[in-house]
Amino acid sequence: MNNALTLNELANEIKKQKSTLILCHKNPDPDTLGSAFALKHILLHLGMNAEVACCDLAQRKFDFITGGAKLEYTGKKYERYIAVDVASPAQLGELEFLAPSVDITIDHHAMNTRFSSYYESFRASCAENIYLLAEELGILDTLPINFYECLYAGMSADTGGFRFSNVTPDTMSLASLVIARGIDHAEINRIIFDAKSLEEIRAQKLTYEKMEMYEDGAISIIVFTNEMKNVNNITDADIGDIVNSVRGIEGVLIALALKQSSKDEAKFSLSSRANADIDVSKACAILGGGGHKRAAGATITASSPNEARDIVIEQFTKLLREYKAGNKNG
Ligand SMILES: [Mn+2]
Repeated sequence: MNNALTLNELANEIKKQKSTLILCHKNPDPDTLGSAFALKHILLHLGMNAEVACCDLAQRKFDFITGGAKLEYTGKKYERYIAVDVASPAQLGELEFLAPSVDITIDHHAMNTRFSSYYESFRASCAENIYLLAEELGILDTLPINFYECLYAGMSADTGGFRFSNVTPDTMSLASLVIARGIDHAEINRIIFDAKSLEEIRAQKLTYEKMEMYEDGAISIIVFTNEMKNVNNITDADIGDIVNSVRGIEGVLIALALKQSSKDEAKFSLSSRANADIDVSKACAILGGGGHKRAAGATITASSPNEARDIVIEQFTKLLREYKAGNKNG
C-alpha cells in the first residue's frame, strides 16, 4: 500500500530488523548520496545489515560520503528496499526494475509519484528528513561524525551552499545543529562547489562556446551532444551540473541543459533552473518529467540534438511569456 507515513511511523518501520538496500537516484548528487549513507549509519547503528546502490557511479570527490563504495547492484536479495531523494521510478535509471520492490521512499520533492509507502516533507533537502528520523529514534548523540558530514553535504548541495530560494529558517536551524557536531563544513563546501576535475573545466569551456540564448537573453541553453563528449574525453559525470554554468549569466531567467544519452542517442536528459519566480516543473511535466518549482528535469526523445532543443525551447518560451505577461498585468 502506498500510504503516507508520519515521522513516528517511519521510525517504527526503520526499527524493524531487516537487511536493507538503500537506493539513490541516477546521476547521484550529494543529497541522494548523503541521505543514503546517513541512513546506512542509522541502520548499522540499530544492528542491521545495509548497503547502498545506484545505477551510476558517484564522483570520486564524494568519497567522503561513500567511503569509495562502488554502489553497484549485485542482484543480492534484501528484506527491505528504501529509496531516498527519488521522486519517481524513472529516477532510479537502470535500477527502475526495482521500483515495485521499494517498501519505503523518503523524499522532499513536491512532485513525488508515491510509488511506495512514503515519508515526505518539502524541506530543502532529503538529508533534513534523515536528521529528523535520527532525532525521532533518539540516537543523534550516538551516531558517528560522518553521519553529520553526509547530512551537511546534502543540505548544502541542494541549497547551492544555502543560497537558493528553498532555504528556510528551518534549513538554517538544522544546518546549525549539524555544524555544532564539529564537522569541517568549509572543506565539504570546497569539495562540492569548488573542486572540479580538468574534464569538468573543459566541459564548462565548451558550454560557454556552444550555448545559445533565446528571448533576448532570458533563456540560455546548452545542448551537450555525444560528439562533444567523445571528442573532448568528457564523461556524463563531468557534465552533471553543467546547467549551473548557463544559469550564471546576467539576464537569464530560465537556464536549460540538454545532455544526449551515451547509451541511446535519441534520448536527451533535460535540466532546467529558474532565476525568477517561474515554475519550471510545469514545463517539465508537459515534457513528461517533473521536479521542484525552480529546479526540474525531463527526458526528451528526438531524432537529433536540434530537434530536442526545439522541443524544449518551444515549451520554455511559452512558460517565460506567460510569466512576463503575468508580471505586466499584476
Ligand atoms: Mn534532493
